Amino acid sequence: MYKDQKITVVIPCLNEEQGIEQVLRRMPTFVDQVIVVDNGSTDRTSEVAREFGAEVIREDVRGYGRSYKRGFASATGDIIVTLDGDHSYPPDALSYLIEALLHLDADFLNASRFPVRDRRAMSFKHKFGNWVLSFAMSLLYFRWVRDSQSGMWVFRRAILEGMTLESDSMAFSEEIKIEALKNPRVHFEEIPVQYSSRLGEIKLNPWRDGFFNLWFLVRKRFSK
Ligand SMILES: Nc1nc2c(ncn2[C@@H]2O[C@H](COP(=O)(O)OP(=O)(O)O)[C@@H](O)[C@H]2O)c(=O)[nH]1
Ligand SMILES: [Mg+2]
Repeated sequence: MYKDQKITVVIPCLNEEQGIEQVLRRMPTFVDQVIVVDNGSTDRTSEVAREFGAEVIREDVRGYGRSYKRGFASATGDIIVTLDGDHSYPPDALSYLIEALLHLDADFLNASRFPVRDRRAMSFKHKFGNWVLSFAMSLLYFRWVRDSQSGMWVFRRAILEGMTLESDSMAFSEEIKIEALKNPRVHFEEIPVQYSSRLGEIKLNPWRDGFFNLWFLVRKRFSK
């Protein structure tokens, strides 16, 4: 519990046995429920996650968005926090982020990775791709978003009810932000966190996922 709010953390994992241990070791004690969604890992992700106290849900159909939807369905907290299982987002920032959500009276808080302080954490290509995608999202939705691809969000579980989340892929990250942004009853905010280099192997395919995400943005904007 954090100031009377029940906290659930959801972490999607595809072969993150190294990272997930470090993430769970650093999980603050006020977190009530930690859900690791194992997306068909072939390494020891599930065992390690259980060993370090997480609830493990197995989702055999691959996909980042697919994993999140599965995890959210089992979340019982008032506030949900998400992050990668690769130890690139800081579990230490949880209290600061939840405090900010409450203080700003926000419903959805996006943790921006920019400016990136650790030079090894993100290549120039990734930074550029992120900038293009965030700029495109900002133009299409008339709202400045610095990091449309961030995987760390803090939000009130209740807002999920009004969201249409269709993406099963990496585009889920921008879709959930769009759903929050365009709802006038949802107060959206964004603040920076420290981003570091991931442990284990990267799952993102920069060109494929980058172009797909750009196409997804445009399609979603003009589909209804
Ligand atoms: N790409 C991808 N990531 C997945 C999938 N299922 C779970 N994940 C997890 O989603 C998180 C994000 O992937 P990652 O490679 O870190 O991408 P990045 O943070 O955008 O560079 C990691 O914790 C992955 O283990 C999947 O099917 N595809
Ligand atoms: Mg990552």
